[in-house]
Amino acid sequence: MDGRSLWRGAVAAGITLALGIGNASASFLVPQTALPGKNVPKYRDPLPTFAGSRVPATSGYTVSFEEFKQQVLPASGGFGPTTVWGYKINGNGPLWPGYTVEATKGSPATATYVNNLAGPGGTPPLLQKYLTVDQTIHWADPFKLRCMFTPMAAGCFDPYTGPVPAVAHLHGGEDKSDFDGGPEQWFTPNGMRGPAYRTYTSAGAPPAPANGAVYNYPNGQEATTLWFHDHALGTTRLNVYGGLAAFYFLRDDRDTGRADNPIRLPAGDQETEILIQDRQFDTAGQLLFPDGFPSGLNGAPPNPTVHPFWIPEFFGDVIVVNGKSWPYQNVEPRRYRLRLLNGSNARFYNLAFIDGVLRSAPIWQIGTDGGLLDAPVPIVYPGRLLLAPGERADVIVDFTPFAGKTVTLTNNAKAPFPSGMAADPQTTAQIMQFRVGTTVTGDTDGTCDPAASKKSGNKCVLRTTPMVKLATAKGTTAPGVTVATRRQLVLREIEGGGGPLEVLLNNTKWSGIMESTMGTTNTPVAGSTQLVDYWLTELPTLGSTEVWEIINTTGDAHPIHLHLVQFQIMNRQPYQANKYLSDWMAALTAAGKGPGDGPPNPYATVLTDTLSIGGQNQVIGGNLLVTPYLQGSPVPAAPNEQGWKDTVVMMPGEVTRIAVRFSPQGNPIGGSVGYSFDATDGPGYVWHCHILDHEDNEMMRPYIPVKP
Ligand SMILES: [Cu+2]
Repeated sequence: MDGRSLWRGAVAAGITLALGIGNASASFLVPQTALPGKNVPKYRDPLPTFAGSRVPATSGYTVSFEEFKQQVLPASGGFGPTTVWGYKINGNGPLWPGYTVEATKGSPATATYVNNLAGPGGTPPLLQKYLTVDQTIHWADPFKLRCMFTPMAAGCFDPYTGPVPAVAHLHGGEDKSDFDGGPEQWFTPNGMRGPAYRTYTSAGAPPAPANGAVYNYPNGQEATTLWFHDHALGTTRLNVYGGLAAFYFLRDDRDTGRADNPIRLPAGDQETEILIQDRQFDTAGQLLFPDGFPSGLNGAPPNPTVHPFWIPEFFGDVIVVNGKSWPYQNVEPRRYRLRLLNGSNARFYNLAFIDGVLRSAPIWQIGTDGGLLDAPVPIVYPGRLLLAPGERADVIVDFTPFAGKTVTLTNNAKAPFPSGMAADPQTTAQIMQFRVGTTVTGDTDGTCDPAASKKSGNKCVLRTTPMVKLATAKGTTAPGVTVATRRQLVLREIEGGGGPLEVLLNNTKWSGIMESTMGTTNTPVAGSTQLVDYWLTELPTLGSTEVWEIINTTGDAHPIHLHLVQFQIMNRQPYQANKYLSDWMAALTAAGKGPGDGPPNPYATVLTDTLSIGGQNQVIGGNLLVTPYLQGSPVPAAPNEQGWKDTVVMMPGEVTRIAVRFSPQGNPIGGSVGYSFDATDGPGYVWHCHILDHEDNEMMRPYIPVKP
């Protein structure tokens, strides 16, 4: 019996089992009945906060990955605790999200990560049965079944039940690739390791445990909101869903986090982490991640004969903030600094703070993914703050006008974004509540006022020196920026008979092996370079600045994330997507290529564009020039996006242009400041879609800078 018929038999057995208990809609291995999100009472429990309990990174710290129970749904609603995965940091926790790690710019930190995601006697953890691993996608695959090369191998269509591979990536960190926690750097509880596994072995470094790795973070970049989360190949969506995520605050001598910080930002109890994630639960209060049954929120996997358990995007109907469903926070009528993070698999949030009579508190954005803005940017209702998976926003919200009132953080983003289902007013349109008291401790709010006029002594001076600018507010490259390379790259969704099959960057799979040759000659795409067990096409020169023009031919928005660098958004421009795609498909077919075979032309083919960007009119990437298809004018990044970014929303029907410099954030324009580490060494970095369900199924490519 081959794998496929084995699987069919298992499905039949599973359905029989499921029907036996009624309304089953979820896990292949565990019968589950979906709990409608609207049945979860809201605003019963306070938001878990980390002020006063953050873990300093300075002297080294240990993070273990643990399975445990956490009260996520309200006990007062009759719900018991939920089995989750989370980080235990220097003995604090385990918790989902883990305690915030607090590092200081210029003080390197050494983190020891330990994978304890196992049950008694090394058996698989309980949650593995709920988070079904699909072995047919390119994944960590500790037993080397290599199902993507030999899909009919026995066992490929079964859920994986072996040791859990996991690895922690510091998202937004300017770090050596050895310590980037990339997709093939995983390790298991019983000491198995991925092909790109590395550990820090410098004199004085702690030894790596068999089931772990030691990473060194120089913390040389600007103070900002980083976070760390799981990044194992093909199981990131499951491991993060389980709870493997936490904040990492990088401080400096101005953004100290203390009450006496020179910027006078809200601190102490007035600085709050807000990690927003959507989840689905079963009637027993356990996590539900749909993997095989047609009913329920997300339907069945669209192409079960190819990928039995993978769904294109997970959307839950319960909003969980800092590991609590629909929590509330008691606040004083004063300004708060909120560190917003979207840690969801696929759901975008379009956020506004609204009280009961639709009066809104303005959002003052002071920081983006990679650092503080030059000045606070107001987002005034009906304007909203869009936050895609992976993105952070550092904001100030002033609750002073709302004394004695309740302010709700609301969402109106469609799912998938931007043209899917509307947010449900009963569930996903609500995030959390702020209950505003009537008195301010110490009587006055001594923080700077983002709304103060530019001449006021009380304005917020976020920076003493302005941001290094790669891009201007007009959407061009900044003065002095030399564009060494322009890449035009294509986002493409591959459709199967029942729906999306995989999503690709530049029609190239994670491995760089041409899809049509997989399992036979295993030929890499033309002009690619091998590193570890993948073939690279993006090899930017260290120290250079590139413009990446990413052509989204899909129907959905994708938050594209680059490791190593903080970049800047130049602009977004509509183009004739259908016409471009059909011409591009014709070129692909003419080149004898199909899905996953790489771009139509060899990647390094130099095309001369009529459009010049930053003085550069030569374009590589192997695609048709998009310029003849462009419409209208380029739209510069919104004011609140004109900062350092590591994750950027790329809308359907648009070309998104980003300016990326492969040198440290603090390097002045024209400067030659290099990284404190060799960024050209090690297993390399990745760029990928931060919709976790996409990055797990091929929407990710390795890259590494090369020496000039
Ligand atoms: Cu995507």
